[in-house]
Amino acid sequence: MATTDAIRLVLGDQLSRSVAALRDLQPERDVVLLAEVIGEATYVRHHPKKIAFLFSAMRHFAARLRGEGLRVDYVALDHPDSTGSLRGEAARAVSRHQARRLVVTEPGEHRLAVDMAGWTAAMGVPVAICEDDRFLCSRSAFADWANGRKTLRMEHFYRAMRQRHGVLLDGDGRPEGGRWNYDADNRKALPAEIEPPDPPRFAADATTTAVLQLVTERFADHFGDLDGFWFGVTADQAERALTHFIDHALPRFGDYQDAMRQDRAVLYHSALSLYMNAGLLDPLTVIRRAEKAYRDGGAALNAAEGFIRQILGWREYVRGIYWLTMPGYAETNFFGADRPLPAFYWTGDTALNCLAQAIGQTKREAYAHHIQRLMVTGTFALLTGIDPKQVSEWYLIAYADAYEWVELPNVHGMALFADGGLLASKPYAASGAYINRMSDYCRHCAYDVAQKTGDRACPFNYLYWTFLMAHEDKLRGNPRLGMAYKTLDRMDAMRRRTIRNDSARFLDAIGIAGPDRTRKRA
Ligand code: FAD
Ligand code: DLZ
Ligand code: SF4
Repeated sequence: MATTDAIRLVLGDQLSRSVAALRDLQPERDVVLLAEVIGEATYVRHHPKKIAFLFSAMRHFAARLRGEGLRVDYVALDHPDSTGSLRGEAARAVSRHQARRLVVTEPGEHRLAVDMAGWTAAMGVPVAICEDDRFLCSRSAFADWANGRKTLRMEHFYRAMRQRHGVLLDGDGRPEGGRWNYDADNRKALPAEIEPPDPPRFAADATTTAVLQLVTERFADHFGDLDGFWFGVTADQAERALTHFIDHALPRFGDYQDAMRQDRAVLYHSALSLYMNAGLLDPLTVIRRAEKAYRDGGAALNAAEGFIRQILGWREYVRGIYWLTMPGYAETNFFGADRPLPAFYWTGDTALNCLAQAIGQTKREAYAHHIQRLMVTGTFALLTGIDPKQVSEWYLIAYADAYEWVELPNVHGMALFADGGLLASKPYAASGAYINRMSDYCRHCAYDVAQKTGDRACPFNYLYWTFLMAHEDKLRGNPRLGMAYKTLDRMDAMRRRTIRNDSARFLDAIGIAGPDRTRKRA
């Protein structure tokens, strides 16, 4: 056996050729290790499409490195000696190759970072944990930005990032077009006659077919369908998906970013998050391509800016918030929400059509776009007071792009306001009117969005007011909710009681009634 200096461990979401742990690789002396392990596939019961995507992408990445002549040790899930954990596989590889040290890039989840901190002691060789510099704002740069600020709003962070990276600026360093943010131009409903393009679907090759077989055998009891697997699994395919998005969807991304349509999943979104998060696409490349499309006249400013804001702004910002606040952030529960996740989150079997659509699509595709995640499944969990930990676990399981660094701040901070306003300036609470404005779901629903109370009334309507009543002590002072509380103040006691009773009946009917905190404050 050739002598080995370093084992270089690459995790399933670190599939970038330039990832830090591979940077000073010595081809003759080092071994690259990738390991499919049951521990990572089941610490939450990930969607089968997510597991298949990562395992196939890992196998393709390993093949690519071998093609460069590198020494690659790939431990498949069903390896008879597998310990089932990354720690165990790293230790086995060190011993198998009699390596002198282990090199790894820092992981994207706090639980694994804590575990890795103990690896040197456990393995008896030095373990170098390199900074993950595939992001545009390092953890320390984010901490510097946050230091001493009264509020940590994304918008301020985003402007600083535009300036730091010179994105969408004019010759004088000012924002292109005169404004930093074109969000107000990005809220159109999708007219029925417009047919959005489908994202490219990639046929399964022999490697993916073998992985699909493995996932069918081992993870059939996880939430989600494996049929119709369409994700790209290589950097090359991710690049093709990017080109397709820039050419066909970006021009309308801005206008229809918040729209939802019955039986359509991606609309004008990019469906690129899973590739960026797994390392198959570099976020700065994506940003530059969108900026170029604008400068070449291929996309309007509201489209390019709206898209770039999601990546240069939100994506970097939530990661910064995650590392700044963990592990405490996972424990946040501002409203003391304690109801269990309704059973239909696992089936999509509900008469609320918006939820049936968003959950059914998630089950099929391991994908939902931002407004479905935020304003349908997210808002419903907020209004009904579901325990944030259960909601967070569901999102981590359900989506092919989900890792805790990005999922947790979006769930606790943006969707549930569980952090009490660290991330969002107000809860994203809304009645059925919002969903009706942005989708065609209500037209196909058993409930009537125009009715506010009664058996046929849209549950979002009475749940919304019940939520505002229940948490009045925490929310009335919020200037962004002033109008809502003014409307509530105009409701007489009888109306409030009807609304609360409808909510209680509804929660009972879906099996999560629990304690009625609203009554105490009546
Ligand atoms: P597009 O609409 O095309 O947006 C472009 C890119 O911007 C995305 O690919 C993504 O990388 C980035 N982006 C957009 N919004 C956000 C955001 N709020 N936070 C971070 N990045 C963003 N995104 C994840 O990548 N993983 C998650 O686990 C995840 N969980 C979420 C949970 C909730 C409750 C909410 C409200 C949002 C969540 N998001 C998550 C953010 C967003 O919904 C997804 O990034 C987006 O839907 C992915 O689809 P897309 O690639 O078509 O996005
Ligand atoms: C999500 C995931 C899954 C399902 N399986 C593996 C695996 O078998 N091996 C691996 O290295 N990584 C896997 N991952 C990704 C890790 O969970 C991810 O690296 C951590 O959660 C840190 O972000
Ligand atoms: Fe959802 Fe209410 Fe519209 Fe039905 S009527 S789709 S429950 S918002």
